[in-house]
Amino acid sequence: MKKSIWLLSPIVFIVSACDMITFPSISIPDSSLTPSTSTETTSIVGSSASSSVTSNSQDSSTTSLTNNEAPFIPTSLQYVQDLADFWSIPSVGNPKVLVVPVEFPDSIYANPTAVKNNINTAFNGAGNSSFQSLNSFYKQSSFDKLDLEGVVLDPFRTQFNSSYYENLTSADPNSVVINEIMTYYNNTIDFTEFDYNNDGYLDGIYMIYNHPAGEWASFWWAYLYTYFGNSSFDGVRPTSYIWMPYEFVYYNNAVDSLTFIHETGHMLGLEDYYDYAPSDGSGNEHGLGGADMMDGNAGDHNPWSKMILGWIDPLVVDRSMVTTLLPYISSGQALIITDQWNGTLFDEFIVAMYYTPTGFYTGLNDFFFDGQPGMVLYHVDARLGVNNSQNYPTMTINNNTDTPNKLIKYIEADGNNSLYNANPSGWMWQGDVYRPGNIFRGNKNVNYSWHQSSLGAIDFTIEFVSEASNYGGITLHIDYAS
Ligand SMILES: [Ca+2]
Ligand SMILES: [Ca+2]
Ligand SMILES: [Ca+2]
Ligand SMILES: [Ca+2]
Repeated sequence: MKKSIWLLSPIVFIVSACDMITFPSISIPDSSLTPSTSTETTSIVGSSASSSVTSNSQDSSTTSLTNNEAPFIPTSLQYVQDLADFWSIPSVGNPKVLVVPVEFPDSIYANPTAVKNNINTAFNGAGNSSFQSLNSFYKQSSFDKLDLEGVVLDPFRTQFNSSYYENLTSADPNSVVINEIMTYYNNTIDFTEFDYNNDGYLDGIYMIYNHPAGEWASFWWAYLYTYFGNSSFDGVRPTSYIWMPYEFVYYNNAVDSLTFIHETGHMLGLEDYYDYAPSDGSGNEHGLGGADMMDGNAGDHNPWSKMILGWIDPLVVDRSMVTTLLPYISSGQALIITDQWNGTLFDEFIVAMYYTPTGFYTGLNDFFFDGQPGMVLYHVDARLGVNNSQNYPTMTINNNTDTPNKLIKYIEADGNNSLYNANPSGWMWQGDVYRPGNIFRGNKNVNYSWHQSSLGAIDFTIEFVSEASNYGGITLHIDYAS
């Protein structure tokens, strides 16, 4: 059951779509931004909770907007791990994954202590302004819902020289190495401790090998794939694994954890949002323009990703109201705005959030809107259904690779589709962010429409009324009368 649909077709190669661009390091959120509960967005203009959101825009007439409506938080939602079959690490709790430095008799780690320390830093190190470990990123990104620990073992020496595995054809070589590791440690490790959700599958194993990286797509590359052996250990069967050269973890005298963070996103159940087939003319050659942890390994996971992992509560808007949003990066607040709420996150709707160049977005202005704060809109169409894409099969009818409609895309404020059409293309520019006075389907994106013709025209406008100073929050007026 745990074989990934997308792992069965092209192997998901780490840094595959990303190696043409340089990724700045991520950093911790601005501590001056206080995380708050999502219920605060239920406040209306004029109430005490929103009194701190003071307009600095040109429009003072909007302060008269009041109403009694508020977004609601739906209950009994199904998350991606309730529906997908390719995830392996539970998205909530304190799971532990096995992390094994792998060496070969002909290629032994010269300094095993340093190797182990560096790998431990990548998985479990403390975050700071220029570095996040796998653990510190996911703790913060999940608002403390996921505390993922990497248990880093001493370097494991394989039975045979490296060329044996490279040339092995009678069995899957990665699975052979996994069998060696698990067999060796079976007497000293209780592998049930690495099956946090007790489903009989190992939540994850990361093998970091001591061999030069080879050709892209060769055995000596980095990839996330699934175990093809037949063995269980302590009643636990290996499933998802990562195989990666040490030189990708530690280079230029620094530890890199971004690829682990991205690939672990898959082990949690998230898809890639970049385009696997960038020249097929399907109209989405740049995914989310790199601007997402599951696109260009940049920033944070987007609001819809966090909703389907159960990390943030969606705030659903399906009637006219004035409401506020705090910075997404620190509050996790995001709206689902819909003509028709069907009780599921796997549907078509618009997601709105308040982007600020703070927290994990700090220093990533080239990816994220030139650092221009404001309202960002996503068009999500995650309806469930068969998608047998050659390039990227998914459990949703859309993907970001080759379906005419996309699983998730930005709705650019300037409406010029620069993410797909402009030169240079594939980036999110300042003009793609909504600013005070902008009205989605008012003075911006006037004719924007749903993918589903059965939904008819979009029923609402979204007016960006005002923005408080110092990233204090934004006020929106969603109007279904227009
Ligand atoms: Ca054991
Ligand atoms: Ca498990
Ligand atoms: Ca494409
Ligand atoms: Ca644009």
